[in-house]
Amino acid sequence: MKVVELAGGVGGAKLAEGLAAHVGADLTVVVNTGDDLELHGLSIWPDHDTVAYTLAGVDDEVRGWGLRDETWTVMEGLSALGDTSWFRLGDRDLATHLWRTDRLRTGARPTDVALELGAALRIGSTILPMTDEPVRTEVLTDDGWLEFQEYFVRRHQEPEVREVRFRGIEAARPTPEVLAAIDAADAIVIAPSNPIVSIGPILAVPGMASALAAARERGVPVVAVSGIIGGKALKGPADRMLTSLGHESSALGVARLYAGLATAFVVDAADADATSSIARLGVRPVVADTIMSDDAARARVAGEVLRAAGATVA
Ligand code: FO1
Repeated sequence: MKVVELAGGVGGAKLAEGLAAHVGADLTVVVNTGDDLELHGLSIWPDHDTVAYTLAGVDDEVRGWGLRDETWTVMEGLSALGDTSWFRLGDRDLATHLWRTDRLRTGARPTDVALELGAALRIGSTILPMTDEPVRTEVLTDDGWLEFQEYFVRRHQEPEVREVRFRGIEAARPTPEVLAAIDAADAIVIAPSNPIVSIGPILAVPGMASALAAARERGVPVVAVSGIIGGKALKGPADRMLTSLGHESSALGVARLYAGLATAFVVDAADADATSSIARLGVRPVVADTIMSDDAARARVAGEVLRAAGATVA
């Protein structure tokens, strides 16, 4: 069963690991690139790397990003030199950024670099940037427009978000590889990532929504998973962001954002009471325990998602 997952950071990576346990090389993860940044002259791709490190089994599960068994000697050296960088880069993680930046400088496409990195990390599944053109998510706060990582890391997601924009999105297009993966998909999965700043940029790439709609018209199931449980996000600012942008911070609020695209919407048992309202949106509600606390849970949730997509899952 060929599965395409639209994913952002942590929630997307965990579900990707669960999906890979079921379909392995038949999984393609289309990752958000709006969180990407340049720092110390290096090209850093947080959402891509979180998915890649997780699928490679080398991620730091406690921190939720970067590599396990990490050391921080370069950062210590930089701070000794008076560098006040707030975005922490481990020594082994830096190897990824140095290697990637060199590859990009020689003119390689981000997609080619992602495929090479996946091969180097021996990941069976495929990870594709949503586009090869630069897109940068920015959020409008009382302190003006902030670049995403400035908001997310430096400001600890504390400012209220009044507006979101994806700089460069107009000139972006889905890559041929992404369009081919959607075209060949038997199921499309929208991960329980932040619907505004992780899934939002992917759907905002001109041509992406219509490619997904065409798949849905062909009868390809599109199964979204709620990242809001009992009105709260398990991790990150999605709940507050939904509210400050005028949406409802609930499973139903997220379902409304995906209505018209998703054919099914998986909600946690805590939100079983929302199923009739979700059904009224024309989206089939599926109730499951969606907490992905360990590898077994990730595979179990992925199994529920694939079952919701019509697969017969052992
Ligand atoms: N998140 C933090 O909260 N603090 C950091 O210093 C930090 C560094 C970092 C380095 C590489 C990387 O791939 C991710 C990193 N993250 C850090 C997480 C990152 O901000 C988030 O993964 C995404 O951007 C949110 O989806």
